[in-house]
Amino acid sequence: MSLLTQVADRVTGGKLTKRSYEKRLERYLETGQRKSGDGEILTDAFLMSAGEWLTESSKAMAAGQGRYNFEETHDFLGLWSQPGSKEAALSDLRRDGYAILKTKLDSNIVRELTEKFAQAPCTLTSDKETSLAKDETVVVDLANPLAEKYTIDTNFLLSVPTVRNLLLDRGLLEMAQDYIGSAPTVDIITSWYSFPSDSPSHQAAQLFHFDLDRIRWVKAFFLLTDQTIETGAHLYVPGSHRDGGIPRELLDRGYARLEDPEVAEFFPESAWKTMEAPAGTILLEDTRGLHKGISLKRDHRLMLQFEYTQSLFGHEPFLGTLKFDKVTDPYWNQMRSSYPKIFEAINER
Ligand SMILES: O=C(O)CCC(=O)C(=O)O
Ligand SMILES: [Fe+2]
Repeated sequence: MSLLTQVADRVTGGKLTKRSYEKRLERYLETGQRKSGDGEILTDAFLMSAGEWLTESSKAMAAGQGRYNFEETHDFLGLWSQPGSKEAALSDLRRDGYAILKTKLDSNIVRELTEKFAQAPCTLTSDKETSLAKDETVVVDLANPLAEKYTIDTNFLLSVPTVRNLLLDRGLLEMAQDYIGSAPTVDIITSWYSFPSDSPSHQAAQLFHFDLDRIRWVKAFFLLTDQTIETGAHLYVPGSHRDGGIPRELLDRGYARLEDPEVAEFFPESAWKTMEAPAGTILLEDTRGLHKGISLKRDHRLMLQFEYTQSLFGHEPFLGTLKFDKVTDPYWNQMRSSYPKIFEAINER
């Protein structure tokens, strides 16, 4: 997840022009090849224009690219079965930058995923040294965690049929497409455990930040444990996803983690939205806005997350660096041939 990498800020020294950003993007759209420096240029374009250049190019891409018809797709979650529910969620997402969905994951699904993930290989992330090597994996020990964050192996995640069904859920794909404006590509599939720590963890995204992986994207968070202030609720600054939504003073800090008082100077705490919610809750969010996970006081937290993006311009997607075991399930393969853009970053052996 590139949110975990602190990129060198303002690599172009604040001298990037709109035209040179657009030229980079045009080059990518023509060739489909990323070039080194694309990610840094994207970051700079965002910081310099407070989002405006990205919004403009996203609209241009949407006008030029096709949309998929998802009618044949499996409606696994039944997200929009209530009339008007999709429009309401889309308008929440556009106005506030997030939407907490009325439909929740069935408790059987929460149980199934929780049980499976408890047996999964995980890597550790911590601000401190851990006792494991970087790529070494370990199964979670809820009673005696070795780090404040355990990330589940991505290959394991994709081997779980329910995870694949959620990823290709018709309602999610429709919403992702409506929000970003053209056919979506899966950019992130991740799940992680969080544990209490003495202070908010940088590495576990527990300080305010905005994500800047792409030009336009939306994340879906599935809460697999109850989340309260004490057990790691997610926190978002409503409206900060809009162009100009993050004040110049904060952007001038570069792509940096921000302390609460720095954010409170511009957005009173009373305006922060704490997503306290029970297990099974589905949250959609434009993480271009300011957000963080509150550090835990007790217990543990388990989250599953997907990111759908309009394009893969920017940094190389982490997913693209992996080689997945071949998926044999017919629905997956049928989707793969009908909707290739969704799978652009997913390589199977
Ligand atoms: O753990 C959280 O609530 C925040 C995660 C985050 O920053 C992200 O997924 O972009
Ligand atoms: Fe983030």
